[in-house]
Amino acid sequence: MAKKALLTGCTGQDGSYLTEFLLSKGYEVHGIIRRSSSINTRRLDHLLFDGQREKVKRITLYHGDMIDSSNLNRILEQSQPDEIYNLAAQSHVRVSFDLPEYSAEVDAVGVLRILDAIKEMGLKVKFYQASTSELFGKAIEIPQTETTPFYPRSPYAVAKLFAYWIVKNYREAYNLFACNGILFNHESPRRGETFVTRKVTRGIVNIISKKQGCLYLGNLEAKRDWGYAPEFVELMWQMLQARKPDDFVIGTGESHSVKEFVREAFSYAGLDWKKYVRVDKRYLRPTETDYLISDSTKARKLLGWSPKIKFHDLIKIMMDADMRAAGLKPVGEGDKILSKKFPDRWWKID
Ligand code: NAP
Ligand code: F7E
Repeated sequence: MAKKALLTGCTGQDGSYLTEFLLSKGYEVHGIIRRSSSINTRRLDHLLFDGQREKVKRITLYHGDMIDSSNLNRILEQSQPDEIYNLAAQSHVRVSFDLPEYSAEVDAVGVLRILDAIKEMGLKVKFYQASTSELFGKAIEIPQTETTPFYPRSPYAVAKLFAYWIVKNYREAYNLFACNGILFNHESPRRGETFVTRKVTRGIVNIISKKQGCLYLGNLEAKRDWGYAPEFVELMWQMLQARKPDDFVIGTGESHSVKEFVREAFSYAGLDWKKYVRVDKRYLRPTETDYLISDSTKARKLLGWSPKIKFHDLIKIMMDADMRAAGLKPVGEGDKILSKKFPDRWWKID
């Protein structure tokens, strides 16, 4: 019998890749989507409408929300999953300063709602929690590992801190198989358009297409450890296949500033960034996470983690995809990297 996975946040960047990955592994995928006034399954459309009836039949979608306990209970009851991947979140750090209470409801209490339902129903299920490098915030140690103390710097990060600890607590108190994946930033052509990497790659393409004159950004000095999302979702699955539940830091081990990302992306398109980028105070955050860099030694040793895509390749992959999406001819280096490094790719190239 096919294994069953329940995904919250299946319409997001990671959720869409994970759905694709689990289908390629033969899983039945049960996904929770939010009701919205316009269709929000665009990242899944290539799976839902690709004509492969066999795959489409293995996807079941439910309307749901992380703030509705009875709805979550009902979906758990109906789907009876072997594995749950909790990816749903109000995931934008800047927005969490404007919506602190909502971010806490979804990103913190939402996790408790699912864990408590698992416990109360006595389900034998493995649980993955989308934890984050934002827990390290004003980083006390460089690089950051599983033992680095946390110092969250936003309502988003504080909510995710509650989630991290409630996962650990339910694991210890009720013997649940529950893992925290402390993932550093991971990006792709499916990244939401308001996160900085995608804002930059789309902005450049809009500038070339004369739809936008310049690009307004916030803090250019912040440094992030940016990886490639498809590689990261495979690790989520691997954590749940391990013999015992544990928490892992996952990142590339390289850190670069937003300014470096901007400079390199513009240069890939043959443009000088200084002519087009303006700093706008609106995009600054009341408190910032300045410098993140991972040390994933534990994941390398126990899960065999070895990322193939790092900063320079990532920019080329994202730029090529956005150029193609805008009807421009891609430079092509990103496409070559994908063909060379991932001959047995399970995801669709955007
Ligand atoms: P994303 O693209 O923003 O996707 C978030 C998903 O959560 C979407 O499917 C969204 O639905 C759904 N969602 C939001 N609020 C919800 C609610 N109240 N009830 C049910 N679903 C809700 O995020 P992502 O980049 O894929 O990240 C996946 C998870 O990993 C998130 O929990 C994020 O916080 C965490 N994370 C991300 C990174 C990263 O670098 N990407 C790193 C570490 C941790 P709609 O499509 O309808 O908006
Ligand atoms: O910002 C700076 C900004 O919004 C990165 C989420 O997936 O990763 C993500 O959170 C940096 C920050 O991602 C703009 O101030 C400058 O220093 O792309 P971001 P994030 O805040 O790192 C973590 C791991 C998560 O868990 C989150 O869910 O870029 N920056 N100018 C800007 N950021 C944005 N968004 N927009 C700008 O104009």
